[in-house]
This record gives sequence, C-alpha cells and structure tokens, in this order.
Amino acid sequence: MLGLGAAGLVAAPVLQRTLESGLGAIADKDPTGLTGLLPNGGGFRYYSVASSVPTKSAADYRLTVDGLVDRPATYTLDALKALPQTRMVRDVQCVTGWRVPETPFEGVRLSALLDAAGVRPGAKAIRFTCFDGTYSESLTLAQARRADVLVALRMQDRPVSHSHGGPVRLYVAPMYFYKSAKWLSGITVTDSVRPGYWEELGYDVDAWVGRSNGRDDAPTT
Ligand SMILES: Nc1nc2c(c(=O)[nH]1)N[C@H]1C(S)=C(S)[C@@H](COP(=O)(O)O)O[C@H]1N2
Ligand SMILES: [Mo]
Repeated sequence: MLGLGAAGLVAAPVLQRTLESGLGAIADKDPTGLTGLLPNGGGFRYYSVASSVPTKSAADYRLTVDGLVDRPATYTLDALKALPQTRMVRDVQCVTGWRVPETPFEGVRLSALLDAAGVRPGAKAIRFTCFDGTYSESLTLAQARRADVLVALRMQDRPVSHSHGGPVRLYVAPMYFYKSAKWLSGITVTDSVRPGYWEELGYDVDAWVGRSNGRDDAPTT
C-alpha cells in the first residue's frame, strides 16, 4: 500500500508538467477546465476539472443505476460488455470550437440500462456522477432515451483510455462534448433536472450542437 501511494505521488506532478508545458496557449484561452492536446489523441484535447483522477481497472470499475427505479443495479465492466453494443460514427464538437470529425464510439444504449432498471412514473431526468469526485451532468428523461446516447466502452475503436474518461464515459452524440461525462460512475433517475458542473457556470443544459450556447447554425447530423 505504501509503495503504491508513493508511486502515485511521484507520477501526478509529471503528468501535470507535461500538460502545462506544450499547452499553455490552449489552457489560457479555454474556460472549460484543465486542457491539453493528447499525444496520439487524433485532435482530441484532454479535459478534467479535477486535478487528479483515480485510475479504475476493469476489475474495480463499477457503474450504479439508482434513484426513481424499481430495480437499482450495479454493473461491472464485464457486465456492461455482455450487453448489446451499439457503434456510432459522428463528429465530436466541443463548445469552445474544436471539433474532431467522424469519431467512432461504441457501448450500451443508456435507454437499455434505464429499461433494465424500470424507471418509475414521475421520473423526469437523469443525473450523472463521475469517479473524479467533481464532475456531473444531466439529461431530461426524453433526451436520455434517445438512441444516440451511449454509455461508451470504446472510442476511436479501442477501449476508452483513462485520459478520455475510461473505462466508461457517457456519449451524448447530438450535444456539445461537455455533456459526455468522463469517468462515469453513477446514473441516478430523478424528478427534475439538476444542472451539471458547467451548467452551474452558465453553459446550456440543453446543449444541442448548433442550437444552444448562443449558436444558431444548422445542427450537424
Ligand atoms: N468528468 C469529466 N467529464 C468531462 C469533462 C471534465 O472535465 N470532467 N470535460 C468535458 C468537456 S468540456 C469536454 S470537451 C470533453 C473532453 O473529452 P476528452 O478529454 O476525451 O477530449 O469531456 C467532457 N466531459
Ligand atoms: Mo468542452
């Protein structure tokens, strides 16, 4: 235990310095958190509002589904992998302007997990929580049931890496990428929308690409 703890303390500042050195220009301009270009990231930028995030292995990852449901559940990574998988290829669009075209995401439809849990009458919204201990997101129940909203296990045709929010992140294809909560650990069915981390700071809760956050261009489909 002591050895692992010490290794963690040594590794964290190294990552921090790596992010801060090539990336000062982006970090200065970008209001949505600690950011940096990922090596081999294919144009993706690293975002985390938490300065360090624990790593979850396949063995210790858990996703809970609770709140206004008949059958609360806890999924292991293997249990999620055993469910039907959906693959989608869309453009990723960050609200700050950067975009990565035609990125494959693959995982379990959120609607399937909600159906398995049995959403109770009166439920209106979903709250997502993350094992970084800080970030949160939300969707209305109708948005959450869309076929293009995934609990993603794969991104760019490989397992979601730790930097991209692995082993499991949310993927909300029709909305700006801040809706796609990384390091997903909790799905709670609620009776009203509670704004997520960036939404408390002024970003739109309904974050449709091209039709929110002051933009009115045609949605990219
Ligand atoms: N847990 C968590 N999820 C998050 C964020 C974050 O800071 N923490 N940032 C959001 C924002 S603003 C973007 S653009 C994307 C970035 O994903 P990436 O790091 O895989 O490029 O993650 C979203 N999900
Ligand atoms: Mo973003």
